[in-house]
Amino acid sequence: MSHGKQFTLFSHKRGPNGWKVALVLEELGLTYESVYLDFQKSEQKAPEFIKYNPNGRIPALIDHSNSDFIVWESNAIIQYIVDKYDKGHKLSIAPGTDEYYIQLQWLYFQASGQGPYFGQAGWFTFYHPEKVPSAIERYKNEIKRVFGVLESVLSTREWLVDSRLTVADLSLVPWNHLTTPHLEDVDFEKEFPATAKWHNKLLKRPAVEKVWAERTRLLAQP
Ligand SMILES: N[C@@H](CCC(=O)N[C@@H](CS)C(=O)NCC(=O)O)C(=O)O
Repeated sequence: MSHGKQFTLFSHKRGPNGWKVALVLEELGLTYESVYLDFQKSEQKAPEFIKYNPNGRIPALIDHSNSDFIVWESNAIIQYIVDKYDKGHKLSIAPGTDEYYIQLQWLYFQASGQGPYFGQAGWFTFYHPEKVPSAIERYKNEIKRVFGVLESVLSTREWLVDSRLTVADLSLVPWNHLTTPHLEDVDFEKEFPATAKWHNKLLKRPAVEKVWAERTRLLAQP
């Protein structure tokens, strides 16, 4: 790739998982070129992309400063970025410490407990060809359960790990941001006040504002 930036990030204009990675790259001031795949054309399943990610999903990252090393799965990508390029631990916890595993715990929670449930809630609410009320109810209840978990922790501390912002907090932003406007029977600010405060603080970070403004700009294009 000839764009001259450190990374190529394969992403999607709408899908939240690529934006998680963009948030971390932007916060660390690392340079990257985003390539947005067109799901309507199944570009994520095409051989030209499968050679980067056999799972046929975005995101995938190429690190041109490390012999075009390729990594996929958003939180593995995030862990790679901070382990290699956040040596001052601006956004991450030093490997080998107890807190490192707490950070890892939240990254796994995001990848297994938040993303898939929030994603399935969206799928059954907006895209599934049949209306399946029991599926919608199951995943909406999971959203409330996940917010309940965050609330139980964030009502006792400001950040998820080590009294400061880390990639654990950032990884949860895109799915939360996409989901909170659709909580029909839940008043997010009232029922989960500590989580709402934390989430709003994250949204006001300049890097987060910049990345989200880019997403909004791209989605507004015809
Ligand atoms: N666990 C994966 C999930 C990746 C994922 O589901 N990506 C979506 C977009 S946000 C995707 O590529 N969907 C296209 C497809 O499933 O074909 C990660 O965190 O990277």
